Amino acid sequence: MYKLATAVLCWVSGSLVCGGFLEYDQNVLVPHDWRDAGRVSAEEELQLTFALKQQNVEELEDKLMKVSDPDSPLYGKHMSLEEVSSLVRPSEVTWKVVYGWLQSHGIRDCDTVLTQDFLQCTMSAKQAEELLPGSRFHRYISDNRSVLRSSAPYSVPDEVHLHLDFVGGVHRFPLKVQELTQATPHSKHSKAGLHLGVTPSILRQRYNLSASDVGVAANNSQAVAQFLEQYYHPADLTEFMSLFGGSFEHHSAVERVVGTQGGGKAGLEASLDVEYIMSTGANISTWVFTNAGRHESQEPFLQWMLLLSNMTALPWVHTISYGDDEDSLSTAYMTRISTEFMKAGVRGISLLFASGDSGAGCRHMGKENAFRPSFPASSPYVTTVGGTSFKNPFKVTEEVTDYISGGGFSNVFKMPDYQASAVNTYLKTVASSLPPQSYYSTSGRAYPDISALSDNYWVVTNRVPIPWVSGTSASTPVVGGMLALINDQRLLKGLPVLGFLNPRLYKLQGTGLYDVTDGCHLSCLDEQVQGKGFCAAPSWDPVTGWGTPNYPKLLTVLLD
Ligand SMILES: *[C@@H]1O[C@H](CO)[C@@H](O)[C@H](O)[C@H]1NC(C)=O
Ligand SMILES: *[C@@H]1O[C@H](CO)[C@@H](O)[C@H](O)[C@H]1NC(C)=O
Ligand SMILES: *[C@@H]1O[C@H](CO)[C@@H](O)[C@H](O)[C@H]1NC(C)=O
Ligand SMILES: *[C@@H]1O[C@H](CO)[C@@H](O)[C@H](O)[C@H]1NC(C)=O
Ligand SMILES: CC(=O)N[C@H]1CO[C@H](CO)[C@@H](O)[C@@H]1O
Repeated sequence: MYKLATAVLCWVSGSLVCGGFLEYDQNVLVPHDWRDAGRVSAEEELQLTFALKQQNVEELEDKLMKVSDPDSPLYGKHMSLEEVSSLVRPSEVTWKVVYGWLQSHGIRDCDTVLTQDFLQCTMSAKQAEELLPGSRFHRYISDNRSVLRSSAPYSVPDEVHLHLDFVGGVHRFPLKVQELTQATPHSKHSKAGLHLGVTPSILRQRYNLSASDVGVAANNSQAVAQFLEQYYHPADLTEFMSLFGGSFEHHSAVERVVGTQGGGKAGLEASLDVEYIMSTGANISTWVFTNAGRHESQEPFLQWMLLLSNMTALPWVHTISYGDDEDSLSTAYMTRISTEFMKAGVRGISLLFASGDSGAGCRHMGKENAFRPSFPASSPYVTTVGGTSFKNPFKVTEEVTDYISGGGFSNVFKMPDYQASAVNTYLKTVASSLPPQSYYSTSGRAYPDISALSDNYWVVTNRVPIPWVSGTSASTPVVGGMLALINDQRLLKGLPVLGFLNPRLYKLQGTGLYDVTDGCHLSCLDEQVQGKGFCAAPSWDPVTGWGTPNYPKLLTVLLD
């Protein structure tokens, strides 16, 4: 059901002639679960998002590293959105050129964000196709959901090429959920009935959260972001807390929903995120960002990124359980989205992404296979969360690798300095048992950074308690809630929030975390690696990162 790859257009004359193609390496294949419902009519309304070239991106990165490095005099000196805006906003020339180009096509209905580095414009399909030569907009349908996307790569005229990073709303289909799985008892654990499921009280016991470890600070908050047509139901949260809540103080409702929270059935992912961030980050005000923007031509994840650049007051911690294969996205897009992560980090916002549920992943390339890193998990400017299971599934014990835990090395992003020593130590220590080097690039950003239990969660969805829910979608809000609790204690002491955690996390060298040293994760089922990716080891590893939080100890070392 795949379309022919048309991105190879770039190579037509024997060399790279991508002059007009901002995203020459973007996968334009239609995912198999979307059906082409035909070309849209000329008058059909589209909304495209133009990512304008920013200024001072290197300086932004330098600032981010300084405000996030506990040994820097600038540690914790976060910037306001206005300050970020004056640093990165596009030059006047960029604005003039891009605006002039749009106006010359009769496109005037445009909106921007506070940082002025995105323009979102409404136009007809005819105008869009004339503006972006090569594009041909179709309607695609999947599961009662419809989007407008181009079936072929777009180009832009030479004079605007230098002033844009990419155009959103043309290619990328809505992100897929990091396959949250619901095992049937027989498939995974034979003595199902006796198995210990993960609940708030089990998590709080394992991670040493006492009943008094709850949020107290007045202006603290945390958030989860959703990008599917998924809703959580307030009644589910109430039932969940009464079934599994135990004895800690917690909120009974979400504080704020940003976006449209419809009335449909609750989604498993949405219920899980809300129920678990509110269990570790107990008594902390919680926001839900849900499928921001509902125009059929929008990219939901990109809409969320725009929102972050358009809101001055945001929660300090965000957890996001979505991701896509790096190889399906253009380098221009991933690079720009990573810059957006820097913009958030420099403001003191912690972004946590699930590491994925396919271990090292597998990409089939002709006769060869390779591991398949996932983005945004592979961005150097976010904290990526892997997954673990209890060693003895019938008791609260030490943790081992959950074989699904996403991890590995980016093929796009270079290894950041903050992790070089930890990763190189791992590579040296386990050198003799590493998978063949042709499967991954050891010079890339390695992930995950941290982890938590990801196996056998209880979730209440549509008023029904559901067991056996697994995935790094579960571990991510659990870690997020604990970081929000640490922020809470920092705020009470008058300290700045943690912000982008990685530089500080890697300096801790595992202090305050339970090291996970057992087990390997999944990868290609071929003769060379036989389904085995990387293996956990003492200290940092690309399966469970530094390990899982021992809350009181982690709090102690992060409280100055
Ligand atoms: C950004 O916020 C302003 C003010 O609330 C609003 O008018 C504008 O539409 C927003 N921009 C986008 C792209 O949504
Ligand atoms: C989704 O379902 C509703 C009601 O069943 C229907 O009105 C709507 O057209 C459907 N949308 C798509 C894109 O199929
Ligand atoms: C955490 O819990 C474990 C197991 O209950 C216990 O041994 C330990 O003393 C607790 N506290 C800390 C700070 O590790
Ligand atoms: C819960 O949070 C509120 C502030 O939002 C605080 O006043 C209250 O004391 C907290 N509850 C507990 C048990 O700490
Ligand atoms: C994220 C959040 O809740 N921020 C609030 C902090 O307090 C200020 C002033 O009281 C509010 O305006 C923010 O919305």
